[in-house]
Amino acid sequence: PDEDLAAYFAEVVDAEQKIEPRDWMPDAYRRTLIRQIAQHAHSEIIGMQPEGNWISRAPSLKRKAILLAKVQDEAGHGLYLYAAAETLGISRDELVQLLLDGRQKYSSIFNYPTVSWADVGAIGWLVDGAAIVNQVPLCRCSYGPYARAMIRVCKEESFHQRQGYEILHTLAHGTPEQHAMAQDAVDRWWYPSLAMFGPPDGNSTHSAQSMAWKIKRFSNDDLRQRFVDMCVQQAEILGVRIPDAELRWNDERQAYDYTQPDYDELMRVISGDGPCNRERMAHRRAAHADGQWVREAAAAYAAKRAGQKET
Ligand code: FAQ
Repeated sequence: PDEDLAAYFAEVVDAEQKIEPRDWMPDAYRRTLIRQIAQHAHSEIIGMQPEGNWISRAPSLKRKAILLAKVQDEAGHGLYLYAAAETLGISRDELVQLLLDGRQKYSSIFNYPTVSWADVGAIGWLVDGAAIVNQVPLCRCSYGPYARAMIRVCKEESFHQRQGYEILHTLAHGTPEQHAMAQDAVDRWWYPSLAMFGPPDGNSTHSAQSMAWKIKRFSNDDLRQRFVDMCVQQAEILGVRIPDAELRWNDERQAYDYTQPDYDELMRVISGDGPCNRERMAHRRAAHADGQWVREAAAAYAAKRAGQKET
């Protein structure tokens, strides 16, 4: 009976064990996971665009090869995450369609432009850094396929974060002009990176339930704080300034006080009105349409192979 299944689900979650695709789960748990994993997958795919913008203009062959590998990793993460979402009973085609129809979201951060090479460094340091802080706890998520996907994704994100950090370090220790480029990039990416963690806890509609289900392990504000505390020391070593005059150590809280990002701006960007939303979606739609012949050819080939096996 249903009560037994629900009790078993609760027991598994409470015991820190994993829910697997064939286990019974509440419909709302399934829906929340599909929403979050799909949004995560779409973010990886759309997230290829801001940095992809600099592949052809990277300052050396070595930088170009590294950036190319990073952007390819993001495609891999997207596919990996779509596969994790598919274990919940929705197809990748459907998920892609939901993104293209604007019915599923992707991360706000990828709606900001990359105007200089230093932005590639700032994305690696701050955006990948925020992604790691957010995603390491997801390795302990109660849903097995998502938790396992996160282990590999986090390992690769750590490499991404280091490459960005190294780009910024090189620029910040270069000529005055290069230092200014690094600082300008940090000035523009700091607050959008803080906003990646989502609305403040009081306005986070899903947090309480997702934490009870052990999908999320920490609240949006707790992770944001952890990120700020981590960045302060790194900024010192980098030789860049975090653009926040209110940033200071609070002995009582054993954490840094800091200025919150503009959450009205976050809501505008999420609802489609950021600096690059239209461009990002137009590019994604065009790329999807351009890939139509590949999907058709792959399907025809698979059908032919299936026919050959039967005879
Ligand atoms: N952008 O109730 P909550 C990467 C939405 S990293 C857009 O707090 P939740 C790596 C939220 O969906 C980026 N929407 O929601 C990379 C909800 O809307 P809904 C991707 C946002 O789910 C680096 C509403 O606001 N990472 O890709 C954002 O409990 C460099 C209420 O919010 C992930 O997706 C936002 N920033 O917590 C790639 C990580 N924040 O659905 C390339 C997994 C909130 O009710 C280059 N996701 N919303 O209409 C999560 O951890 C969570 O989903 C949160 C949001 C923390 C993002």
